[in-house]
Amino acid sequence: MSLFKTDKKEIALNNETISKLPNSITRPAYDRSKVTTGIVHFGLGNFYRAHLCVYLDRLLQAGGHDHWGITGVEVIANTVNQQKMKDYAAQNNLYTLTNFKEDGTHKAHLIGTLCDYLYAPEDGEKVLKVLTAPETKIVSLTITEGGYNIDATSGAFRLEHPDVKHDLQNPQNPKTVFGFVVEALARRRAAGLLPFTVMSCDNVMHNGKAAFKAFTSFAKARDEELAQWIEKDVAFPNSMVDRITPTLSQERKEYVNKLNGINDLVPVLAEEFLQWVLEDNFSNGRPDFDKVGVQLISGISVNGGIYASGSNPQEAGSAPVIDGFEHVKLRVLNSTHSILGTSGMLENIDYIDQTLEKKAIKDFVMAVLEKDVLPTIKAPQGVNLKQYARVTVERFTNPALGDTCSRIAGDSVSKVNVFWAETVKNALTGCTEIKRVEVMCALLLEYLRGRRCNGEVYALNEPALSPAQMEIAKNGSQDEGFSLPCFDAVRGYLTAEFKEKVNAYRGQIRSKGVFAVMTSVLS
Ligand code: CS2
Repeated sequence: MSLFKTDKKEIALNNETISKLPNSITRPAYDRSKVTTGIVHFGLGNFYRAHLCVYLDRLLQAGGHDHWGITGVEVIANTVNQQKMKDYAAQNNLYTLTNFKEDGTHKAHLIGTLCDYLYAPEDGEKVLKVLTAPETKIVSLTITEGGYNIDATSGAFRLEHPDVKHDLQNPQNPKTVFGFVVEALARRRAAGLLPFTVMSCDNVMHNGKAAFKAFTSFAKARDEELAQWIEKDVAFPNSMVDRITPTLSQERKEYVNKLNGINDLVPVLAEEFLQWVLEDNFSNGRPDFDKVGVQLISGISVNGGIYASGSNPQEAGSAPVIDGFEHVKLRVLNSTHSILGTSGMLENIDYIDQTLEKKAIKDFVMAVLEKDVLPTIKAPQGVNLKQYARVTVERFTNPALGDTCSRIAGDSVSKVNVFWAETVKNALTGCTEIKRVEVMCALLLEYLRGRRCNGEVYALNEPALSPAQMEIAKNGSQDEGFSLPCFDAVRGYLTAEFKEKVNAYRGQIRSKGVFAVMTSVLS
């Protein structure tokens, strides 16, 4: 399939051109002029546009749900976001999502769920207006793990962050998501309106709890009474979200646009697989998610249900039911993804699917899954772990996604501290063999040097490292490597023997390469 040789004419995308789009693209059957905002979303990136926007598009297609449109908000001031605002405006907030199956077949969809896109640095009052509208029932978030502004070591919300400080001093004129959401909640409370639900869609362990912690900590620093109201009346559902959605380079954008015969300024590409397990915990109503494939599970609920009214559901101490699903996803999918990303960077492999073409990497990942991960996971009801793992690896082999090793390896310090922690702990406490885990840690530390096995240097994207920690990572020091925050979650378990073994594997990776080291620990 030669994708660049298509002679299709590319059409600009906006309300006027919808009827002229190639027939291969599915399009909204609903009247977009009737769709109004019910959800305000912070962090309108590719993942959200390939995930929640799709579920809502399905609902709008079904008819009768026009009040569940989305307004996207961006709070981070930069030229990329400013450009995005112009691009969405030029396209009447339309965009295409192209889904690729593993066999290369694809289907493009025109998504019409976005009502508006607001760039908060230039239009803060408009953002507050939509947040305080009675029709806004949910605020959703994809602000990334670091976006919750929680210190990994102390677990506390960072009140000393300069923008957070600004928002505490200027509550009417906020800059951060915390400032906007809490100010809007304060205004809703004063006006006697119901609060909205704050729904995290980030790939973060206990994402609802993380959001609860962040927003209530901010609110406490502002007004204790307001914070108590938020703790009691605002729902923060936990969820497990899943769809591989790569970053699109300019070249990939052109590729997908040529394929569709359309000139979309903000196209998205994703795999066919789509999953969302969501706690049914909402303070002000929700769309009929159950009608469009979302797995709603009974977890904790705000008023009544499982906890007595007035208790604090997020801190009630009992694990929400969602735990099992997110545990499986993070330990199977995200953890092996990180092995592929780091080893791909070390061996100069561009894309994730290409890493699995290397026998040593594939065998290593399968061994980790079979021997070190699956035996220590309890399957949630209805999940066959072996099948889940097989499907996951198959998803990684999808060549059309063009998912780069650098996207997956990026921010490894934060990711691995969550994704690998349990597997490392099990090995260190004798529940499973230790050798593959030692190799994983060696891969991570070698990756953090920013240098491939062939000596080539690459740029590291590790926002969780301070400049001093970055120095330690890059100088490759075997003594200090274990002080890095990627080991925070397992620090109490690390032994001198383990560190010595990891360091020995690091040496072997440098002298023999990743494949030989992986092969040596298979049996
Ligand atoms: C990836 C995820 O960032 C990562 O390391 O593992 O982005 C992954 O693609 C998604 O969680 C899939 O749902």
